[in-house]
Amino acid sequence: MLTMSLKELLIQKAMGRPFWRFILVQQLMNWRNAQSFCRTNHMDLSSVRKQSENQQIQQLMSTGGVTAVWIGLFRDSWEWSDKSTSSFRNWAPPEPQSTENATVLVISGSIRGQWEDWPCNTQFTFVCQEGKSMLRLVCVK
Ligand SMILES: [Ca+2]
Repeated sequence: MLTMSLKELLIQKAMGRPFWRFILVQQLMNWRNAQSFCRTNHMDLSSVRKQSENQQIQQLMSTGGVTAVWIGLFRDSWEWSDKSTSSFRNWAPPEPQSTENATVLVISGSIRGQWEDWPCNTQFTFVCQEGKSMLRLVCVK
């Protein structure tokens, strides 16, 4: 799960670089089950905090031959699964729509990394993240 050594993690932290790793899971699940899987096996469903992270996920999808993945954004009012507060959004107009409540990042047809909202009981592959919370866990020990 955590492939970098503590030393490498500490070096990354010291250099002030954000440390987030995205993991593509090639299993079809609804959003809630995808969230549970990510929380058990990694850290959480992915947050997408900026365009460069959106592009990292697109790259994972291209490599994996996948055209749509759940990410962590869902609503009551829109919020991220990991409670991060990023306001970055990348909707493909006319999304988001009224009654759909979880977010898929799409690379298909004319949509190149934009987001669509879908009912959360739909089945998609998904992208988990590992990152700063795990770093803190490691450093406490
Ligand atoms: Ca929609």
